[in-house]
Amino acid sequence: MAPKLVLHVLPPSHPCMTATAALRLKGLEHERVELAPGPHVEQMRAIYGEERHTVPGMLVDGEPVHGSRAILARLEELAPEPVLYPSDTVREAERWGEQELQDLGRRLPWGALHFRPEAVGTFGGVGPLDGAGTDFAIRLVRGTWKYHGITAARLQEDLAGLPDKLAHVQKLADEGVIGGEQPNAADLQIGATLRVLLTLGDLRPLLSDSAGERIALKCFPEYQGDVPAGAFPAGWTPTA
Ligand SMILES: N[C@@H](CCC(=O)N[C@@H](CS)C(=O)NCC(=O)O)C(=O)O
Repeated sequence: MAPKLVLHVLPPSHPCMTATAALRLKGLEHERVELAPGPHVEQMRAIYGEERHTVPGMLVDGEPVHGSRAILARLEELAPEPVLYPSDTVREAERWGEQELQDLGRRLPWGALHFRPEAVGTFGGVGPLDGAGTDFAIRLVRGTWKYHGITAARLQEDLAGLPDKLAHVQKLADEGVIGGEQPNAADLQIGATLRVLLTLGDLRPLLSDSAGERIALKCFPEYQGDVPAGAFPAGWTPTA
């Protein structure tokens, strides 16, 4: 009998998109539990352990599996086809995507939203916020800067380092590690972060017509959010 799978997510989270896409690729039925940001901390801790409050988490017949990479590895055991890990190179690219790239999918959008807080609404599908909504968004974004350790200096560094990271993505695609017909674990990990970065008008020119953009849109055609170009301070966004 197939094990009972329960996936715990916060809806806009990109590692959750990775896990969801892997479940879909494998054709595995599962229950999806969408948590609310804030209360999720205690709920995740109660299920996965004190140190494990982040999403995604998955229960396999009640056995906790925590984190996007652990989940994908477990799914590969449960359903070997289609293959998520065709080689060690893909496994290393997946690790790079999670360890070196994934954080930018948090710091750059929240970083940009500091300068355009009314755009927070677009991530919830309600369009730019009015004044009262923007007051709320300003407080929200301030909290995320504190939580994620975002500072203006770090943001400027992240933006300066982005071309090297995108060049690495292009190299992986040129070598055929990612971007093949059948998405693998690295496509899902890297593609999810790039999909989030595509919500930032300042960064879209950097990704335009790249392998990374194609992978992101192929694996994750739908994702809400739009921060118009010109959010980051002048001169901080690298040129394409
Ligand atoms: N590297 C972890 C990161 C998980 C992570 O940080 N998830 C974020 C959402 S994108 C989260 O849970 N944030 C809420 C929190 O930190 O409590 C993974 O891939 O599973």
